[in-house]
Amino acid sequence: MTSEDLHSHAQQLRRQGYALLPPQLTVAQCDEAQAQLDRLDGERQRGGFELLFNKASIFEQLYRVPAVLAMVRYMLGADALLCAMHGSLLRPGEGKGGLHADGALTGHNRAASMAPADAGRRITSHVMALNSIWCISEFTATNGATRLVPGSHLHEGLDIPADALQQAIIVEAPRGSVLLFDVNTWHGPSANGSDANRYAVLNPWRRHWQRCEYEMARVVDPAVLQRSGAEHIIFGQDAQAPYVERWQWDAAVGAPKPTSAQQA
Ligand SMILES: O=C(O)CCC(=O)C(=O)O
Repeated sequence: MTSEDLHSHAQQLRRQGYALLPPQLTVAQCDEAQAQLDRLDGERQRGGFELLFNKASIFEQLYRVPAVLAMVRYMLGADALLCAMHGSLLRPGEGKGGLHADGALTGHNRAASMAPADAGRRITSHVMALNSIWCISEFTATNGATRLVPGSHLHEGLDIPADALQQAIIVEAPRGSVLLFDVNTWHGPSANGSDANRYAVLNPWRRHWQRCEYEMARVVDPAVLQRSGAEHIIFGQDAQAPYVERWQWDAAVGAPKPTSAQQA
């Protein structure tokens, strides 16, 4: 991605609450991701669709895509954290629920964490977190593509007005495209009126100092972490709080220093 493209996507994200990146995966990569989602669908009831990077190597490729990393880091900082990686398989007839904003469990849209002094206003001055949706299927007007409300990221309250759905647009995109949107943006899947499944991977990101949906530094498979090489910062080892005294703690690996047990 050229720096001109980066700035124009970033500007769209800041103004409209979303940006659509052109295909970042090949058809062969989408086919492989789709096959793996079909395989994992059988294990869905026991978490097959969570933490996908631990389950098939195709999903390890997603956080290495330079254009996506560039956008995430431009919006959230160079040490932005991956905070989840879910699969999504929307069958014919599914979808068309309501709209929601992300970050309601562990992020700044968590109602229980609103302070009285906030006076009902969520944080809209900065992009606090992003979601990325990888279009493993083509996203069309009729197959359950994500719909969202442009500009809703700037709405200050946690409420979603009753007429929001009327302002929603369906994001149509070729396979391999990546939809990035502000955590505040109201969104949800549209109805899958086609006769095929709609496949996607949902991949949210947070600022380094925010709580993620998982203790990512702990749940990432050690071999996956090692293969992530220079990108390992996205798993946040160095953001883990010490569970010993700070002098005993190796922040880079997110564990006590090997000698600290004897020294303690
Ligand atoms: O599957 C979709 O189109 C929307 C996903 C979604 O709502 C989410 O990631 O929070």
